[in-house]
This record gives sequence, C-alpha cells and structure tokens, in this order.
Amino acid sequence: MEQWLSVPKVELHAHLNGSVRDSTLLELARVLGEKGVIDFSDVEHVIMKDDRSLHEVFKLFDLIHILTTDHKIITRITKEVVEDFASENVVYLELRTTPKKNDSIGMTKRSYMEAVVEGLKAVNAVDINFMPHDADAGDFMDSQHIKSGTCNGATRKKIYVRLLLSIDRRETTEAAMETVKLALELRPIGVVGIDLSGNPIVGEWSTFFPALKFAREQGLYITLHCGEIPNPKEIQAMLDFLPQRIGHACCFEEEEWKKLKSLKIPVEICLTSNIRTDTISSLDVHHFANLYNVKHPLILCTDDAGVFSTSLCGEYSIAASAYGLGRREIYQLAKDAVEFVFADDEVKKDLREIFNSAAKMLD
Ligand code: 6MZ
Repeated sequence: MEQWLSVPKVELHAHLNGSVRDSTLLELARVLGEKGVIDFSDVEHVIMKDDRSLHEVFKLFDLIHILTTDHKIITRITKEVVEDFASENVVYLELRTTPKKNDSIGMTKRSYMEAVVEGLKAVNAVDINFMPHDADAGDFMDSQHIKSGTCNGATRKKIYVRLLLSIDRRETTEAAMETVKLALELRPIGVVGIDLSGNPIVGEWSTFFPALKFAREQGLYITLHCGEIPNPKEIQAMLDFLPQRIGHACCFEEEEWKKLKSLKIPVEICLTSNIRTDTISSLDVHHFANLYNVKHPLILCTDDAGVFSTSLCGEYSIAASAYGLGRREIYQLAKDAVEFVFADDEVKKDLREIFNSAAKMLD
C-alpha cells in the first residue's frame, strides 16, 4: 500500500461523518458514556465491528450522528478528516456532508456548515485551499484563507477542498430545497454542488427532483447515489436527469448499463464499501473491471473511510491487486479523476501540473 502514497490522488466521494477516525468516535462515545447519554460498551462494539450490511451501516450513521452532534465536534472532525486525506497525498478532496438542524442545541443547517468551514480554517498540517479564487466570502472570513506555500524553507503539502451538500433521502422536498438554497449562499466558500444520499430503501425520486432541478438550473453540480439497490424506475429517472456524476451503480441491469455508457456519466467507485455492505458479492464480479476495460469514466473513492476502515491508498491498492493494474495504470487512473472534479478550470489546471510533475516517479 505504501507505494500508492507517492501517487497524488483525487477523492470525489467521501462523506464527512463516515470518514471520522475510530479513535475520535471512541473518545466521543466515552465522553457521552460518562454523561450517561449512551452505554459505552454497547457503542464500542458497534464502532469496532468489521462487516456490516447496508441496513446496519445506516444504523451506525444514526449513532455517529449522536456522537458528532455539536458545532465544536463538527469543526474537529472536519479538520481531522481533511488532514487524514492530505496525509495520504490526496491533493483534491470533494467532501460531502448533510447539513443538519437540531433545535435543542441551536443548530441550523447554516450554523452546521459554519462549523464545517471553521474546521477547514483550522487545518494546519498542510496548506489548504477551499475557496474559489474569485470568491467574496462575506462574513465567513475577512481575507482569503490560503496559507503561503512554504514552511521552514520546505515546500508544504497543499490540498484543495471543495464541498458538496448532501440531501438525505429521509428529507422532504422543502428540506431538500433549504439545502440547495444554502449551497447557493455558500458558493463563495467553496460549495460546488449537491449530492443525494442516505438509505436507498427510503424516499422517492419525485420528492427530491424539484430541489435537484432547481440546483442544476442555478449552476450547481449534481452527483447522485444511484443503483445501490435494484430499483430500475429510479435508476432510469436518475440517468435521464443527466447528473454530472453518479456514485456506486451496483445494481444496474443491461439496459441501464447501455444508457450509462452512452451518456458517459462518470461513476464514483467505492470498492471496499460495496463489498463490506454486500452490495456486490466479490471483487471478481465488481463492475469496476468492465467499466475500466471499456474506458468508461470512473473514479476510485473511499465513501466512508472511517466506517469501512479504509483509505484512498487502500482502495488503489485493492484495485491494483484485484485487477492487475501496474504503477502507470494506477497513476493514469488517479490523474484522469482531475477531469471530473466540480472545481473551476484554474484548479483543474493546477492539478494537472501537480500530476505532471509527479510523473517522473514512474521512470
Ligand atoms: C448512501 C451514504 C452512504 O452527511 O452526515 N451516506 N448514503 N450510501 C452510502 N454507502 C454506504 N454512506 C454515507 O455523512 C454520513 C451520511 O452520508 C450518507 C448517509 O446519509 C449518512 O448518514 P454526513 O456527513
């Protein structure tokens, strides 16, 4: 796995609350256990469990959300998640999260996102760029928060971070619309798009469609969790919507593959997540191989690095050994992801340069 550390990487499908370190979750659980809010020993067992069905994963998210409830904790986990990705040479991270409202602690969707932005500002292990270069961040900060390129004479690592706001499938049309309006308001601080996620057995496409349509009309990028369970009607409707990317695509039928391929919609592939949740029975039959062979646009991603105990290096390592990819192919796969990021052309240009200068390691 070490050898994939030197390859710059782009992460386009990472859920904030799914990417929290186990050690942080355990620490938070211990505190809530001491306060008598939860039973620590029960929770410890759930956090450390290895294999989970898709159903159990969503139960775990409900628990994680209890642990990460307040603003301070959201700020902390955001900082940690960004620094963890940066430490494995992720040079561009599109981090997604569901803005949450919790009246009992005075949390609004906006204040939740402010806490996320505080977390981005708090990153200090690397240089971070999370705002578009022409942004006017208004009351979020007085000057652009991009740190200088050097530290102690050595060039510091840099990570670009852009945000996607997730609509949870449990939400109503109004709640989804509120998230889209918030995303529009937060464009100056690096929100670039909308994700539709959450338990795939819950909710109807028609509920989210008006908000997603509005988002697209306003110029936000859209990525959809699509086909995590068999649901031909929804898959067709999602593909007809022409999102800029989709995630997973596990339970597609022949017709749906044909449509996806003819539309050339890039797919965010999360190998470990799909295997752990048994959405795909084994790597041998995973659709990565076919999509890769026909040169369909795809991006390797972690999904929930904490929940599935993985990392982006880990995902590249699995792809390399399961599908016989060498250093050059892995480098190319990582580099191709640049073309599917939702950031502006300036960022893409810089990322291409980062990859080009890393190409010498292939010699
Ligand atoms: C669908 C998923 C997911 O938003 O609270 N989420 N939705 N399929 C998946 N594959 C296993 N993994 C994560 O991060 C956690 C939330 O992301 C969505 C779920 O809605 C989960 O509650 P945030 O930061």
